[in-house]
Amino acid sequence: MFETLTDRLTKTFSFLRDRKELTDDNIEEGLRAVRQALLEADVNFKVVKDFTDRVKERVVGGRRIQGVEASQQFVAAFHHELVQLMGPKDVRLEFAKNGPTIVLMAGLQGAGKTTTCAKLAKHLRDKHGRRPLLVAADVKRPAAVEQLKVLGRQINVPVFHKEGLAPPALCQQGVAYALTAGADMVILDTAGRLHVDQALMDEVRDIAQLVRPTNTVLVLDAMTGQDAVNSAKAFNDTLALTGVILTKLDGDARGGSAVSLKAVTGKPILYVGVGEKIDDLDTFHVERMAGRILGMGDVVGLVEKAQSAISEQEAQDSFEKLVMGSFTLEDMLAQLRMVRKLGPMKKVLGMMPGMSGLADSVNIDDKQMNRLEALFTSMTPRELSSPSSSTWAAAVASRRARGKTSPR
Ligand SMILES: Nc1nc2c(ncn2[C@@H]2O[C@H](COP(=O)(O)OP(=O)(O)O)[C@@H](O)[C@H]2O)c(=O)[nH]1
Ligand SMILES: [Mg+2]
Repeated sequence: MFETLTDRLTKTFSFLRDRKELTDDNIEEGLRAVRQALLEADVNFKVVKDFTDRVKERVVGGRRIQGVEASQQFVAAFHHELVQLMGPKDVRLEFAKNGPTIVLMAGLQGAGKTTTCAKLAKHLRDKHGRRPLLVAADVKRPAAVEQLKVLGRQINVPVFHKEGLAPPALCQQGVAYALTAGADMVILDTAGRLHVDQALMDEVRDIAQLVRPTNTVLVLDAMTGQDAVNSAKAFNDTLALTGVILTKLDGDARGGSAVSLKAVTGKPILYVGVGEKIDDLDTFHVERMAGRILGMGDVVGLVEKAQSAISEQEAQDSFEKLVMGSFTLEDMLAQLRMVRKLGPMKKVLGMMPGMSGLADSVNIDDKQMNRLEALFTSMTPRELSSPSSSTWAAAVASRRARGKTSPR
């Protein structure tokens, strides 16, 4: 996520760190590098200009704070303005006070609507205690209905569909069904087109007029850069958008759409999609996102991820063992598994402060981690519980000789 942009910015800031003081000249030089980095990340030209002007104003106009390095003041100014630009406040989905909360999902074909509907349903159920119903209202592609049904089964969320109905009527019946089925959240998966066109806009507008959704959410593919921002403008003209879910930020997205979306459309990012799996949906936090873009890591996000994957008791247990000197290979295997629950190592590293560059430059092969785990798993309980280097070496050698690193 944002690797190239973050890398460029980190270099710019370290260049400034080498300067003892900020002068007009090196401020200009820093700003020029920042401007270049943003443009390369496909941030809208006008947004870049306004943004760097404001950073400059803050840096030049800001009072020098004793004991704070000049370069850090530059970074702070940048961070502050980035938060203003992408936020400044976090915006969340609205929940209806009476009746079910309806979320209408719109977007171009391939943006990730159907996948995101399922991710959102699971998120709202697991994190907000909601009882969601998914409605398959993309009748343009027969496979789309099946796709949603498969996802629904996978996460154990009901999917409503009825053959032969036009999408608006289908959505309306879906909402009615939710009431009888005891669902308090209805997520409508609609059809997309390859490009913004009148037929697409008419269809989503008709649905919106009939079901009066609590939230209308636009799903946008971050990889399409400024095109994403432009299509957001078009959708925003037709629909009263609550906000946007930006998908595929895990890809080699240069990040420009995340940076300029709010400034260009006035609409906030609600969530970001960070992978193809159902759990790869993150709530958007503007402060944290700004931190990540600046290569300052996302410690809060990492801790939250860790908290949901690792129980406090598990952590406490291994800490005590470590202190008592009774930490065994078996414990290490448990630790390894815990860390791996957080996701691919590259992703975990990228969230740690100062590590985003490292995550990019070192080649972390999750397969090797698999092998290490398999090696541990193949050991006998006795080998695992006596962590002396000789048992360890002997065990590894014997596994190598047997060529066996598969689970016992
Ligand atoms: N890497 C990645 N792929 C995604 C993400 N969201 C969706 N996709 C993929 O994008 C493709 C299109 O998704 P789909 O939900 O069918 O798009 P729709 O046409 O808008 O309904 C699928 O292969 C998804 O797995 C994401 O956040 N990251
Ligand atoms: Mg779809």
